[in-house]
Amino acid sequence: MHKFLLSTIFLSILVISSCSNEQSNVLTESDAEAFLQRVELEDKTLGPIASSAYWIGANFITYDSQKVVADYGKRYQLLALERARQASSFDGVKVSQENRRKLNLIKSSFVMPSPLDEGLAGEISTISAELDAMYGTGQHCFADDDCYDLEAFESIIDNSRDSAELLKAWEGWRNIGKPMKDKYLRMVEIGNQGANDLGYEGLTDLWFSQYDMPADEFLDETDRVWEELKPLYDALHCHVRDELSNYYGEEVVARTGNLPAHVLGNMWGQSWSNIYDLVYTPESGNSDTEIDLTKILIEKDIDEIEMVKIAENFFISLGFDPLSDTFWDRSLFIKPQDRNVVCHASAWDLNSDIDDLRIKMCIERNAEDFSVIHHELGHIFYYQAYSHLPDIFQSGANDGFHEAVGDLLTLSITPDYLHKIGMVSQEESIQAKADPISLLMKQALDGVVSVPWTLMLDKWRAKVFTGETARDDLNSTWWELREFYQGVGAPIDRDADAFDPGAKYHIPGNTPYTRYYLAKILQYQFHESLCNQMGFNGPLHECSIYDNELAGEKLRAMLALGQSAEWQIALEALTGTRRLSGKSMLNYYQPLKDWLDTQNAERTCGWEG
Ligand code: X8Z
Ligand code: ZN
Repeated sequence: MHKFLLSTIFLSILVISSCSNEQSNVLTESDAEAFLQRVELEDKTLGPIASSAYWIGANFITYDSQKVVADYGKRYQLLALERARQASSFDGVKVSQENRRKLNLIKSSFVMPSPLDEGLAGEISTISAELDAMYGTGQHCFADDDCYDLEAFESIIDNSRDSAELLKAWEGWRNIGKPMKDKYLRMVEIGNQGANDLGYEGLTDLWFSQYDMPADEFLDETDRVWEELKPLYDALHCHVRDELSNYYGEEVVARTGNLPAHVLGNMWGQSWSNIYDLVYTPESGNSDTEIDLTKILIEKDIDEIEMVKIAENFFISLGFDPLSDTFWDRSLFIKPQDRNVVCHASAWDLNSDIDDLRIKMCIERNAEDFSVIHHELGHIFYYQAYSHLPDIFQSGANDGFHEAVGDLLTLSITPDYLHKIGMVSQEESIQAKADPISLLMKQALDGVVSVPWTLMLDKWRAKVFTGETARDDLNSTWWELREFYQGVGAPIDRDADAFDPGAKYHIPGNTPYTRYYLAKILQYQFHESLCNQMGFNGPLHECSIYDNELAGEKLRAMLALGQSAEWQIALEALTGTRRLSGKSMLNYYQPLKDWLDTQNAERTCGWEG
């Protein structure tokens, strides 16, 4: 939840009325400055109230809270659109570079705009609140007394090794997508009209024009990096397929073609860490020599709050200020039993002027959520780092940077780091380091696996937004893309009314997903560069930026830029390069790639994508 997106909602009527005067005169730079100042001022008073409405909507999903959310959303649309219109009136006026950037951001920072029309703004906002609530309250019952919500289904998918049980859970959760289809299409229809009115060809053009370069160039960049990384993914896919086939048998996992989506240890097959033990046997032959964070959290009785404190301490070691008391008082850490909440983890900037920053997450005591906590705190400390900037610049250099901060830290959760903070003994950390493939495999099952997934998701949306994919093909196109990019297929034929994309939070939630693709790549660029600057000489997977003054300074300086400069400038400030590159990720995983190539030597790799 980024402050600017929320706070643009309430740019006041004052702005609108004063600008109607301006239109009759010739506009000047000082008119633009006055406009931007008013926006800033009103944003500060109205933004936090809107944020509280959204916070209530996500923490207490009820009929009434959704009504409030839909109403705030509608006003958001209308006011933000009105502001965009006013910002456009300064197109021909000579203004400073900084003000031009602000005006451009006001004109383009939309995700699902409606036309400037009260009825359509109300409709799109109601639909998006409904879709959100459908996901947040989603459950499927096999019988009256046999109901499962997402967390219940996930505990099966993440842990079970019974392919029939896995299939039932996989299919069960996907029932929640079906009723979303028509609402989703209507929303896209209105959104395309809104994007047109803002001067874009449609939603696809709008979404991919937000990266300080033309949309087609940006998309070429993302494809270029995928070409760099694909051989690494292919090698991992090949190895995992063979090992899963050994475990489940060829009738469940064939040795050729796509991997079936239900046996990958994750509801969406987007991270395969939970099947680590099926795909790698430690060099010592003894899994006791490995660091199992889930086991450590339980054995050491580290609870949800302590998990967050450990992550906070990592940021503090890099020179960030400790989290405020209100963070601890107002965040949601544990799934409530008495009400519906959106459990999907998020970080909120309700009012950074008074340090009102929060996370909302249903933490489970396991290694996966330990990483997600770092991810969420990455957002929080980014908010903190740029809180001194004008509101319009209080955002990530691009949305991928915002997602990459916490992920960067997870690469530094090395055996040495875990020893330093007392989570493992020196002997345990030495033993763990003796098997680098084990460490790299664990990371890759999340980091490498997520690359094609995070790329394909918005490829699907792009096709839906442009109309290239028609209503009847929504689900089949989804699976074609998953097969093409990930080599992952549906384990059973999908019903004609299925809408499997709806079973992934970011589709009903309208959260652009290319940001995670960028983050998955950027985090390695940041990591490699910081480790080099620290003078670290060993293998990249052993480097930890924990407690390193220089790394902290470099990182904080980049985050403090917020969105005030092009992302290429922020990237250059930290890494010395202006380009997205897969090279750092390849360097990080080189030992694993060599190992995989040996393992795969006699195997037939690839799939017909
Ligand atoms: O949605 C998230 C974060 C919240 S910004 C938990 N992520 C993506 C996902 O869960 O699908 C992080 C990784 C990708
Ligand atoms: Zn995030």
